[in-house]
Amino acid sequence: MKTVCTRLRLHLKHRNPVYRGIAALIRTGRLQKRSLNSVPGWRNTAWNTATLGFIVQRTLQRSLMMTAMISDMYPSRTGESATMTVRQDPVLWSRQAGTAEPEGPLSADKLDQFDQQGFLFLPAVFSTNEVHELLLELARLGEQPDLRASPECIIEPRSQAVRSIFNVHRRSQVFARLVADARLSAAAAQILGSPLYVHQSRVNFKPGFHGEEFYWHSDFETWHVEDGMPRMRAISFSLLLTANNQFNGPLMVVPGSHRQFVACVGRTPAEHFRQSLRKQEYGVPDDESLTTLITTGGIEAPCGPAGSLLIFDCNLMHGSAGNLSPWPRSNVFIVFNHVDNRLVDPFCGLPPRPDYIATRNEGAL
Ligand code: 6CS
Ligand code: FE
Repeated sequence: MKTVCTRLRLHLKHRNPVYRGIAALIRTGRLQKRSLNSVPGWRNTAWNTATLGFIVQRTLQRSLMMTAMISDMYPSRTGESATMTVRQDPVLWSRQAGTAEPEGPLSADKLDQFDQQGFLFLPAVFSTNEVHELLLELARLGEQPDLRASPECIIEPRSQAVRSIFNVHRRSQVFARLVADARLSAAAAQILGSPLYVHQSRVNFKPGFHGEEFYWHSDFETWHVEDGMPRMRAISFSLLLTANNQFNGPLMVVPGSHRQFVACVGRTPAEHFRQSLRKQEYGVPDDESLTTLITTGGIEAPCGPAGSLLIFDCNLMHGSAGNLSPWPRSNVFIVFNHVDNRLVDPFCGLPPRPDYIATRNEGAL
């Protein structure tokens, strides 16, 4: 009886694309060799390559990684025209048939609301003292001499003001504690199921007068195309570190837009992140799709005191205007992703973005 490896080599000789794909998955550590043994007929030498290839493909298609390799469920930046298609994934992953209502900080009503609207705004979840501690920590990070020169620090396109600092949960113990806080992590698990890991963390400063806009976008569109996030099974938490009001550029969301996927026009340029994190030009929705989404769902700009929490689905259409007021609008963003939805090769075909923007080796919480 042939071993998995010998059999694989045999099929590779026939240049069967399915086997070449499987070999690549094994090489990059994304598929365990032993999982091939669960494929019926794997060891049946009577079958020819084509038949076996078909069976292996059909069986492994059920596994997420294989699905991602074979088909892109949300193609974007591939064609000349923009399209809007219905989301193919659940929003409340934890509420699948036959499973118990997930317990945690969010009530069943809140979960329903999240399901329908794609976001939740929870005022004053963190106390003034807790926010103060986070702001002190930010000031400490801001004083680190190497910070401005680091690629994790993003500078505004027109002024020299700091726009964002990425990777704060790995830079600082205080932010590491924040990502594990049950008000975030347990709420995320109520929506996505568990185990989860942190896909991205960052602070957006949006300083008074100099903080610039974030144009309308779906985070998932970028994470899918540029990072290889296969499915819509991630969620963002924005903790307000300063009060957000109508003047300092609060986040605007389009309720219900998380149920449509807007495929964008244009091909992703190499190293797009160097530009996009300052001002995004690819992965931007077209006017017609945006108009449809906003005509249907409207726009909301949840405002509230420091310590409030905005929770939003990875595919919710959102953006924010520049800060014309003297008051900074500083928020910390933490993104959780389910371990079954770990990143594969980016769907744009380019090398992945750096780990400080999209983690690939982060342990589960
Ligand atoms: O490119 C990204 O991953 C980031 N950019 C934006 C505008 N929002 C989400 C994410 O943090
Ligand atoms: Fe965003």
